[in-house]
Amino acid sequence: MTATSAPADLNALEAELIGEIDRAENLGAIEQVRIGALGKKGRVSELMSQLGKLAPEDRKAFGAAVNQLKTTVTNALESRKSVLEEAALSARLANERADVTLPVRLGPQAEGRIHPVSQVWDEVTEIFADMGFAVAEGPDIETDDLNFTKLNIPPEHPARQEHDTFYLSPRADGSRMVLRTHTSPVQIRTMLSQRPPIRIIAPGRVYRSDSDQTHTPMFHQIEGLVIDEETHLGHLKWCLEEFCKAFFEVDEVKMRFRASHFPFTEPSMEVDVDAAAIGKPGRWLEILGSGMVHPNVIRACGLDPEKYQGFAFGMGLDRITMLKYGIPDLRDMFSADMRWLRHFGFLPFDVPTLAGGVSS
Ligand code: 2NL
Repeated sequence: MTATSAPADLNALEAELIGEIDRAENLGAIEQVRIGALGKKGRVSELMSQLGKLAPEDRKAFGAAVNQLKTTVTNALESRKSVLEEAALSARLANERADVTLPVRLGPQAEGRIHPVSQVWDEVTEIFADMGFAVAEGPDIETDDLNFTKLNIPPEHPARQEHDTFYLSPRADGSRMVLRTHTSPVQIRTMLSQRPPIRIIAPGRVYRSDSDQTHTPMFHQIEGLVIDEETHLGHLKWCLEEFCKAFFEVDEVKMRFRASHFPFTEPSMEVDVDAAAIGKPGRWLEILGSGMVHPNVIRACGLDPEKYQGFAFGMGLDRITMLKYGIPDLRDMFSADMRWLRHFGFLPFDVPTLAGGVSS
């Protein structure tokens, strides 16, 4: 290499590299050009390593010229790179443009459905929570004592047969656990562990060995319990009337309190609602059982029935779900049929709130 030919070579190389830079269409291509020119083995870097082979008098001028080339190429790369970066950003902004005025896309939320019984469970809970009731839960497997004896149902009481109980195998001491036949043991546990005033609801699964058109061996119940020093039947009637109005979403309900009998309440009443509440006036719908808590139950929980009294009620969630949402067949409720669920189910975003009228 001579001192005169070197600048000419550099000019040709510069023209070639600038051409490559101008033709680079994206950031990947520009990086390839940079590596080819300025990388460790790049064409400009190679020239620098040849410096040592030149005659000492040529080194200074050639070195300066290569540095000049390096600067020129670096600047050209940078400016092309910023042009490409800006173009890439503009393309991305145009492509990812979001119209924030569009309604929320449901995505996977649109696929799933909430089972009507779950929806009604949440509706009923919301209504009683608004009246100041706390939600209590307990185990599905209970002792005979909590499921029956403390509820004024002694061992030989006929109600034990009426309840069609599922018994577990006897334990070492001969006692048998049961699948709870109602959620009442949850209220018993609460009375045993808390001081009045007590105001709770207990929603949950319950079990009875019974299976036909109107009975499934597992079903859902919600019970309520109020224990205080001056609670009376008027409180019970007001509370259940408020519940029915909120649940059926009507301003007025006609209700009928029929004398009945449960071992754990005295007096006991079954409650019917005029089917006008579901658009079929003139017929009565039986929706729940209720009464003043029996003194024996209060005493069995270690409280003085002379001082404390209260009311309790229980209703079948499956039944009121069918009434409210016009579901014709009980057994479809637990058949896990997706077509049924798509028809009768609720969207996950339809969370029941009182402000929203519970179901809307
Ligand atoms: C019905 C009737 C009822 C109760 C449940 C209850 C619980 C305790 C004390 C007293 Cl700890 N009573 N629960 C009271 C009356 C009726 O349910 O027909 N359920 C579907």
